[in-house]
Amino acid sequence: MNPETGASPARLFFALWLPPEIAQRLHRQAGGIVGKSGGRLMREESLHVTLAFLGEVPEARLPELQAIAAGLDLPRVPVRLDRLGFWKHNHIVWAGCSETAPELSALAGGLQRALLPAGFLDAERAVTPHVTLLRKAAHPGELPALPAQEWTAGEFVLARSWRTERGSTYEPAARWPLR
Ligand code: 3AM
Repeated sequence: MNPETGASPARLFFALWLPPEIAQRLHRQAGGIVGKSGGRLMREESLHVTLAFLGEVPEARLPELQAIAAGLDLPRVPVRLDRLGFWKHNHIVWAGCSETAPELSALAGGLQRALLPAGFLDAERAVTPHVTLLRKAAHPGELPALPAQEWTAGEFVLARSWRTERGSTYEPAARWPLR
């Protein structure tokens, strides 16, 4: 329990954080959808593409986890978000890719495989790259077109997810370069 926020223990995940100007555009676009779908708008500064979800990691194992991340030699990846969508099963509105760049799948795979031997993950999982924009949303009907948002990710992030009474909040905890 975090004594300041009353949040339960942090859960960890690796992600690509969005460049601020792209986060701003997506957040603004999501703001135009929430009137139709309801739900909870993700904070602009927390928008990200998850690469690997670890769950709760004991504080004592953080140095080992950070050493694995620091030892990786993974290439920079192009990201192109060009569509909005809604998933019924988890009630999220997201921005994603019409075609997933092989480099992005390779990054998630490389990272996940590095985490397996030390038991930080129990299995490699295929990633459908997306940015969650709204949670607990109802079907929004037809979604607007998303002008393609492109950048080359030059770093990856270890992030914490805190569960609070107002839902989860996310914050980057450490960053490493992609080369
Ligand atoms: O970044 P998004 O929103 O796609 O859904 C959770 C969130 O994904 C996902 O990890 C990200 C940070 O919380 N997540 C949460 N619990 C998970 C689980 N048990 C999970 N992903 C896989 N398995």
